Amino acid sequence: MAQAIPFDRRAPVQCKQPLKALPPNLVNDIAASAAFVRQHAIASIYHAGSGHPGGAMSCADILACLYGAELNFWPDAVDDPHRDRFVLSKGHAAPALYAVGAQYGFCNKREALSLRKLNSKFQGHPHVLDMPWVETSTGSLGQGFSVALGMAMGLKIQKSQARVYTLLGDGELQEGEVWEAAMCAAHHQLDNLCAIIDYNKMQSDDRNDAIMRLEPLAAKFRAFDWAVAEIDGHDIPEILGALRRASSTHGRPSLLIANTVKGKGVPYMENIPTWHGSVKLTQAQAEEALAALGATREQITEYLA
Ligand SMILES: Cc1ncc(C[n+]2csc(CCOP(=O)(O)OP(=O)(O)O)c2C)c(N)n1
Ligand SMILES: [Mg+2]
Repeated sequence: MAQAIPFDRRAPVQCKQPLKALPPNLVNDIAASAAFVRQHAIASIYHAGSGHPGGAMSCADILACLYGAELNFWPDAVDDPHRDRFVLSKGHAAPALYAVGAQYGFCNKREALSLRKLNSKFQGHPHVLDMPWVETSTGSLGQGFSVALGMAMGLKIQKSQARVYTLLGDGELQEGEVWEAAMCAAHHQLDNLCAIIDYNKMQSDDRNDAIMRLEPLAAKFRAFDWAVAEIDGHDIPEILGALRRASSTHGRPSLLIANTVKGKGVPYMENIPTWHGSVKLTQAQAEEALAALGATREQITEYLA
């Protein structure tokens, strides 16, 4: 579990500190957490013999920023109705979610390597009955966004200060349900909702452009009356700043279009559609990936044991 707690995670949501008040080592701590997320996800996919590495690598920095600094959510606050919520709408990136959960104490690092094993809680897509901290079960693309929208509406009705964050894949935006939710969130002025798109430009087998193009993406969401920011989804200060600005946006939901690289950090995976999912990593491939992600020889041995 990461030792450095960036700021008082027990403070009520309305007491969130401005970005400039965060400790100077925060960016380094989050970068270290993101490296762990990538390494752990690779190791669990290796042990499982299947999984989705590409989209887990692309969202690691975003997840580390959310859990390391933005979410007012910590392991003993799972039952606290005033906690922030996070919904992994692109549920196939579960290995990255389990890894960030392990990093911040929501689950055990070793147990979380039992991805997709029989009787394991850590299935290929997150299940809320197995792990209450994952907030809701996801995997059928498009649905998580709607669940997040419902949570944001419910929190508004209860006059709660808690915020709802959700992470979508860009291919996921091809689900019609996403656009119903986008329209609904703007109509209800859900400024407690922040959606982040992992804009890695790829879906299962190919580039989005070759299947069904999304551009002009920012203009589409702006036309739906969302507050839109386009950011580098691997630049930690930029992600943190955009999340913080979203939390002070009033009257409209926020969308962060996070430009990312599918397979980020593993050179032989980057921008190669084959590494989207259902892949079996050989030991040599897992070792090469872990080394590229900064794991030491001893750590690689431990991960793959
Ligand atoms: C409703 C539905 N249709 C199809 C799938 C199968 N599927 C899993 S991942 C994926 C591609 C998703 O692409 P994207 O959202 O861009 O994810 P990322 O690139 O971040 O991995 C598809 C089609 C699914 N999970 N749900
Ligand atoms: Mg994608």
